[in-house]
Amino acid sequence: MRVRRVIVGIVLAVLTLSVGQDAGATPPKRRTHTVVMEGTRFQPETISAKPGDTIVWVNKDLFPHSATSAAGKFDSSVIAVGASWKFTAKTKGDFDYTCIFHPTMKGRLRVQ
Ligand SMILES: [Cu+2]
Repeated sequence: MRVRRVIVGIVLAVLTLSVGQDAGATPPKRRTHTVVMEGTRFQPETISAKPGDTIVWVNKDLFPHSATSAAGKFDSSVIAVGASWKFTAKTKGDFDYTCIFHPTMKGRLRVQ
């Protein structure tokens, strides 16, 4: 009986320790933002994100598009009809981007 009590005590101590560690090491919340490509437009045109956030471009149009940073910070290359492409923002800044097939399509990714 004494052995069992010791074991229960150890298990409780380990559980308490691990709960305490989890509470202290909460990682920053990472969000996912979606930009829909439809009607030869990026919707929304401007998206605000934080470093570590992921942006997903979803092509709901009837022809291929791309999300291509004017400054060369990111480039999806071709996003086929019905396909999507993900990018994780790392550095802060305003990044203008366009579609290589439709230069009138303009978007801005703000990482703050
Ligand atoms: Cu396009």
